[in-house]
Amino acid sequence: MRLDVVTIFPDYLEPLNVSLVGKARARGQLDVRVHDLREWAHDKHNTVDDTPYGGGPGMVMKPEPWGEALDAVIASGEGRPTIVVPTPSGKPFTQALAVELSEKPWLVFTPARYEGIDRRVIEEYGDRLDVREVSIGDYVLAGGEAPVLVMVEAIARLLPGVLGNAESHRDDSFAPGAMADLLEGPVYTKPPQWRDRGIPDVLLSGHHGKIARWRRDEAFRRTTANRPDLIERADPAAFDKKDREM
Ligand code: 6GU
Repeated sequence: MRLDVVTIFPDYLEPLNVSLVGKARARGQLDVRVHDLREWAHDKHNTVDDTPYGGGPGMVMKPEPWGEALDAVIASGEGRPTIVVPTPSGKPFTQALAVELSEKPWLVFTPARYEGIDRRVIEEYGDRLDVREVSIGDYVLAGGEAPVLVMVEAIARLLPGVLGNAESHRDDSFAPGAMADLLEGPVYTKPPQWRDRGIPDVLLSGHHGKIARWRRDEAFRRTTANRPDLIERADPAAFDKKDREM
């Protein structure tokens, strides 16, 4: 997969050199290219923002540098990328959207600072390409760079061969399947006693059926406590009598 990021803070994307994403790049599974938007600003101060039409606080990113940058990035590759525009006004970034984007050959991210990008840029590329305005949650950040890091990590770990073993995402919270709609429960490792705290006996029982049932109950308990909205929304067929008694 190819990923391009156009930003006025290329340094903010340095974490893409580290850990899972950095290793995927080193292995050639991901081709990541970070571009400085100011390369496409032509005045003396490399201006990329201006005051909003209609008045109001803050600044708006000018269309010309974004248009030149996107034209150059698009022309540098084969075919048409999917453009991902991070904005608190976008559709929610979910695991389902991460899966959908992980199946695309080429993504271009356009993190903005200030009050956002002149609307005409989104319209212009929306007429020709698949453009997704995406939010990572109901809070406001100063710019879209941190959301790009979040989205790229969620997408990269879904690419074939990026995680150690393909089973690693089977039980993810929000992954489709038997534990669909439930958060993951608690986990334990050695030592078996730590500061007078043991681990649940069932995990030492070797009884795989009982362990699976315990994990499911714990997942249900946690989801009820932390995300009652997920229980409300779930298919009632996903729950059994024991769930309903909890
Ligand atoms: Cl994608 N951008 C900004 N600036 N704030 C956000 C966001 C994105 N998602 C949630 N808050």
